[in-house]
Amino acid sequence: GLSYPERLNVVTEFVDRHVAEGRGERDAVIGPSETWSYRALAEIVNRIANVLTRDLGMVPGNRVLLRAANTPMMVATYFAVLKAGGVVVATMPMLRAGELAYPIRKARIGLALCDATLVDELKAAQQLAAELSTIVTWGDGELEALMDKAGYESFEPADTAQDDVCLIAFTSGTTGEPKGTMHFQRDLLAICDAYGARVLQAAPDDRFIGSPPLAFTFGLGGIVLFPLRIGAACILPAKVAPPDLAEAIERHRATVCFTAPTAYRAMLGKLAERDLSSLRICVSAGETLPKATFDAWQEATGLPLMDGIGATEMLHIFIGAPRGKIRPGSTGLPVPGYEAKVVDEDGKEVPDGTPGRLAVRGPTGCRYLADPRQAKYILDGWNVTGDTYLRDGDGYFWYQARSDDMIISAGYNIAGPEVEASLLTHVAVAECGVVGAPCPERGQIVKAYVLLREGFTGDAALAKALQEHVKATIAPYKYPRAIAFVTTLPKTSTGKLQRFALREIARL
Ligand code: 3SK
Repeated sequence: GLSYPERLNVVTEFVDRHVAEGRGERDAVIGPSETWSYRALAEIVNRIANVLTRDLGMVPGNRVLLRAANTPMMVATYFAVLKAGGVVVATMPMLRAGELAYPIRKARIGLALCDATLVDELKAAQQLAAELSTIVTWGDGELEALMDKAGYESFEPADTAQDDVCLIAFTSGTTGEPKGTMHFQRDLLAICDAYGARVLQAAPDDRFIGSPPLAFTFGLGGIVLFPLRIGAACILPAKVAPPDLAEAIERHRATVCFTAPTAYRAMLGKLAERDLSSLRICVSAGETLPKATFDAWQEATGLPLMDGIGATEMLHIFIGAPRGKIRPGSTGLPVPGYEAKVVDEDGKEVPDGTPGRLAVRGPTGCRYLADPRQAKYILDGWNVTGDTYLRDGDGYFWYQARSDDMIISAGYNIAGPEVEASLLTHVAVAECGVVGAPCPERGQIVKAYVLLREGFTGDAALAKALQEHVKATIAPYKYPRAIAFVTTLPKTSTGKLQRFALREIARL
């Protein structure tokens, strides 16, 4: 079981313990122009924690907004807020003023620390959310000047309890308004000691890299918490779009990568120019992993993609499989410490082999910040996700679709992502999204929005070829009766396909 002391400040575990136990000179955070050892990280965290409490009047329990890309200072400010007993509300760097105002108002945030290059939208958000009284920036010397004071090198961690809230992570809003999910101090350790230790099984000499923003808990866990729990290194390149990620993996000899299937597909195209042979563990999550992508990556690199499903509600991945137990096409098994089941519309468990809604419970979820939707999504302690899954007789979970991504056409249930997976195995298709479009005869028809690879032309002949391809690879009734060639697909700020936006377009 996962048990932690009643009084717990996680920064002791992620940072200070390594220094105290003789690992202070190991690389902790590697940025584009700086490498911080654990000792250096500890000192920078202490300096910022002192600024927060002595200069900015922060007290334990205060919520602090962070706004930055994946940079070493984002990591340092994150740990400083935690060490001072505050509650981090990290925000995606690409959010605009209107989107920033929502968490500020909802979580009543008075103080923000922000990378100076991103401050304009935050200042504009301040006009919409008067709660935010103080913004301190770094990169322009403001925070740095405060940190420079003598006597700021050490900091006594706030005497927090293991079940003090330390993080409010807002969902990305694939279905309506973002929900603020609250996580305890102990949750940050629990994901490392459950998924990290039992499924990922990385080692202190590993060097972690990845693309998800640290404001998305997939990135926080995968790129920062998992390595720092075991004294390993976290690499934060300046850019993380797939070609840059491949370049950074090669340059830093990264060994563990966390990113989404889209990025693995894109990096496949870079293998001729980039040496990714340092990689030994590749985790894919954030969106469904088509078997074709698993196969292509394994064939090209010799490495299995470790699929996983997580949720902001649960903080991190709760179904996945350790490397020796992967079944291609399946998301995997419940992470030790978590339970998962498949339920019907009334919340009753369905027999193995029957599709239904995925429900999960475990040590890290789920409490929403002041949200009546708690009663809708959390039933008897089980978080009922929006995903349709089936469990096989061996306990493996197989993704079918987001529950609202099921297309019902002439009485057939068709999972949009399955049709997408089929289309993706066609050489002309770079990305695609498949949704139901209204149809007077069939109720709905399957409609595919397809983004082509360079060199292909979206004409009637190619549309026909794609339809035939789907008919030849999955049950023919699932083929897309309509195909639209597009140049972009709507995505959330975390890179997930927004099928609801495609459904809106399909309705027009
Ligand atoms: O599967 C996801 O989308 C996810 C969400 C939050 C944290 C981790 C993951 C993998």
